[in-house]
Amino acid sequence: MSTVGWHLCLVCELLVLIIAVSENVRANLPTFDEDSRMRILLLPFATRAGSTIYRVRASDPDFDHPLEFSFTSLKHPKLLSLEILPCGKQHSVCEANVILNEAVELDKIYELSLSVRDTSGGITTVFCTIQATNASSSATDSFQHLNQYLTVPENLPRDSVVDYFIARKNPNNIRGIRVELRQSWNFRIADKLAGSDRTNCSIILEQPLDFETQTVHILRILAVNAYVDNRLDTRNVVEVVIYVFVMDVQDTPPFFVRAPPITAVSDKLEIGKVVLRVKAEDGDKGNPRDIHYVIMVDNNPFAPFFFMEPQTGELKVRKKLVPLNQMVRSKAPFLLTIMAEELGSLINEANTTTTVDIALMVEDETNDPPEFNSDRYAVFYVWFLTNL
Ligand SMILES: [Ca+2]
Ligand SMILES: [Ca+2]
Ligand SMILES: [Ca+2]
Repeated sequence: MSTVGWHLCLVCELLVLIIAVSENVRANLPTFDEDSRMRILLLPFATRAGSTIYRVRASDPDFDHPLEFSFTSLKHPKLLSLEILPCGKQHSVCEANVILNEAVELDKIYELSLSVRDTSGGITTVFCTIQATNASSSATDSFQHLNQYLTVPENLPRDSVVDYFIARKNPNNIRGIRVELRQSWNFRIADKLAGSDRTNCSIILEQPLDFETQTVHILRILAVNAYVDNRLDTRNVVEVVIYVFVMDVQDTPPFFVRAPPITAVSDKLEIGKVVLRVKAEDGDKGNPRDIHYVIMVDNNPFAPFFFMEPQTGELKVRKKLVPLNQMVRSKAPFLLTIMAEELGSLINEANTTTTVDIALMVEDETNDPPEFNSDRYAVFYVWFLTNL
């Protein structure tokens, strides 16, 4: 073979190789599932902005997961967003929720494209339209016995069933119905098929509630392949929101909102005068109890000099304070313990009291002439002078 012929052969082989490789790449692009790629979506025009309207599914022959979904629209770039569900190499398909971000107008047609990309960079794009129809967007078509407003006490035991509802299947969809709860740590959904056209769902408390931390829980429930009137509505997901309002239960002690840490008190302050004021509030805010205040005596020698107005939290002078000058070193602070207690609490009920220490510092303003504490000084003074 001539040198020219040999080179031609090599070029031919390279071309074949390039074609083969490109065919291979094309063959291994990710693909949308035929029945879950949206294409022409009929959507009730009253669908709430923020709700999930579709679940797209795609797979990759090489399992180059996770697949990345994206959406583009020249005229309506903010119409949708995609919530990509967790997907790994062990999954046969990857999924994403299509979320409507803006309200749609009746009879208007929205054009957009959906793309899916694998980790090797292969991309498949499909063109879709969304047509807003006057179909009902009421959840009652897809669900039965659904109560969207639930009230639950905060001390409900874990694993309690909070409520039940039924989700109806779309008879035009060959896939089964599946009910999911998104983004809720406190609750879970258990669903159980109840015939070919419906599934029974229980909302179960997964983690304890706490009114003091969170008073309302919003449960985003997605029913995949739920019943819709396919003549005017081709969503393959119906989203419904359930609001769980937490009822307050007495489980939190009071806390001080005002308790001056140190207060200077004149020893001339008269009996009955206010020294300071404390204030506490019930930590249970749903139905807070009134608070009353007492001084903890507990062998505290300073406590008898004061008394507490139980309702107002005013600390007042009970008896003359001048003797306090003898009991404490000059300007040394001493402590009083004040207790705040919830009124109306039951016997043996926990978490109904709290205490705080406050410091008082007596200021000597009586200006009496100095006195000897002991006559020994006088004796020593006389002895010292007579022996000079
Ligand atoms: Ca609580
Ligand atoms: Ca509480
Ligand atoms: Ca309380």
